[in-house]
Amino acid sequence: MTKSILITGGAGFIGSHIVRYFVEKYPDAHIINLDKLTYAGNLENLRDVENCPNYTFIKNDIVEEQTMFRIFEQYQFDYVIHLAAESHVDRSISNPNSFVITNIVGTINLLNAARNIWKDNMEEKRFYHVSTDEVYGSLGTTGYFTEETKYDPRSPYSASKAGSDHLVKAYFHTFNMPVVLSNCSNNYGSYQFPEKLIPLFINNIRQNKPLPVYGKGENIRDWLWVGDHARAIETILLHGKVGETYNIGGNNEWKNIDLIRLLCKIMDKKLHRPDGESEKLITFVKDRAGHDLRYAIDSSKLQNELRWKPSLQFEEGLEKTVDWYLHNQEWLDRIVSGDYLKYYEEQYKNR
Ligand code: NAD
Ligand code: TDX
Repeated sequence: MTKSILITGGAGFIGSHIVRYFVEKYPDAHIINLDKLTYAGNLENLRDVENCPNYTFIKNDIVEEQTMFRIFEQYQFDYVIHLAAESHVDRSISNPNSFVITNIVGTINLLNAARNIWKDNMEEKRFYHVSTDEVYGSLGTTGYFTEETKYDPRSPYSASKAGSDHLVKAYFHTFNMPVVLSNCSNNYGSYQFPEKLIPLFINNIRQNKPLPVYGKGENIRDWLWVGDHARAIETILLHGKVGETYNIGGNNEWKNIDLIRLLCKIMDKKLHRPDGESEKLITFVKDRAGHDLRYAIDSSKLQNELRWKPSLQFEEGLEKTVDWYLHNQEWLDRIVSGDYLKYYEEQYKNR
């Protein structure tokens, strides 16, 4: 493949996995990672590919319309894989406006910039919007989200992602933009910012800090290994039907408290602590406002039509994930102490 591919948000958790995957698998493609480097963006996540000849990093904010237009004109992207977003539900409760600005205004800027360079020559182009299952709202104890489930977002984060999904679909219907979308369940794996449940709790256990379980820990999430998400995105980008949405999920539902107990058990083993030691850190705290009860994805469209399926069993994936964080404690320490910002300035000031 010899395409020019823009990946937005490539310095974040999922984005860094997608960038690495494409840089390594498609040496003849040019992969351009554009990221604002918010608190969640970390160039250290891409150390292993940063000198590859087919990789370019651009620091920019997708909200800056004029610069985005100029960058699209300069690089003439064939494909856009759009992941840049404010992504943490708790932050969307304390500061909703930044979610509207980046997730909605940022997305329409990218759509306009792509339309401006693709004009009527859209045949071989793709605009891929990476979205979340949270746009569908909250399930009761039964049922699954399908691609036909009505949107019912309930947090400022999911409302902003729903807004951006609608804009992407509107550009398909109104302007024939060659879009594809996917709505994925909770991801886990290496390089996830330690504000999200799994890396936060791994960090707290290693530091003997309390594990703040919201409510009674009865909420259910459907967990997918981030490497399987990367393969799904590749499959949909290359083989998905224009204008279509694909749900991505691991068929892997866990009640929070059960997942946390499993994580504690793995951590006891890895840290050579007596059985049950880490569980003592569990602390039930006030519930998240508007906390969605259950997410569960039906990904049969992707599995049947495009032949994707998840590769990693959760217990194995969780243990590999714990091993990664314990082998990369300096990465965690730099983030938790806030020193990582100073660290990249020093590392990257002469680039
Ligand atoms: P993340 O917070 O780890 O990374 C987001 C990245 O976007 C960061 O590198 C950040 O610097 C960048 N960014 C933020 N605002 C920007 C702006 N205005 N301009 C340019 N760059 C900006 O997020 P993540 O968990 O990797 O999620 C990536 C995408 O996948 C998001 O769109 C999210 O909605 C979606 N998603 C995430 C999950 C999940 O479980 N994490 C599941 C489904 C979908
Ligand atoms: O300290 C915590 N205690 C706790 O009980 C945290 C951070 C979370 N939780 C609960 C809330 C959720 O039920 O754990 C569950 C998972 O929480 P998060 O890791 O914050 O993920 P979630 O809110 O489910 O959203 C994630 O999945 C979908 C991502 O952050 C989104 O970007 C993605 O779209």
